[in-house]
Amino acid sequence: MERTFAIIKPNAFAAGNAGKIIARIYSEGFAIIGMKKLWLSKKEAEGFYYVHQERPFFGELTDFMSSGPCIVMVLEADGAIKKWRELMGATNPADAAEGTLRKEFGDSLEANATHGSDAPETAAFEVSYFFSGLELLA
Ligand code: FUP
Repeated sequence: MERTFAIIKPNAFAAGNAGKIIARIYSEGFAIIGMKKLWLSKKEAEGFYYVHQERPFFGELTDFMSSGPCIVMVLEADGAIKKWRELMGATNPADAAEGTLRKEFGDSLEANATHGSDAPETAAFEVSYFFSGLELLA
């Protein structure tokens, strides 16, 4: 079993779509090992996205991520990292395939409804950024 880190981003939460996304997570066969609602500060969003700090969109992205509540989760499944990225779809909702979460719930490249780790190393960093071991007892 593999774990990955996921976010229901502020646009999806504000639109009332968290429940539909969580239902989909279960129906696709993931277990939710950790879950909490947070309202990230600008500083916390910058720490999470530090790998993008030199990118031109860093300021707008971290403004968006701190603009309202979100839900952070640790998901578990066989091949969870790839499986969750497939369920999310392409980064830009305009390019995302029918049936993916970003196609259904994404509003723009930035407000693309969900986040998912892209590799085991990033999953390890992202899980530990938001959750302690005690919060992840399965
Ligand atoms: P992903 O791994 O699919 O989340 O995509 P990236 O790591 O490429 O991008 C990280 C976040 O930055 C995504 F939420 C989308 C956002 N982004 C922008 O807002 N503008 C850009 O030009 C590129 C990415």
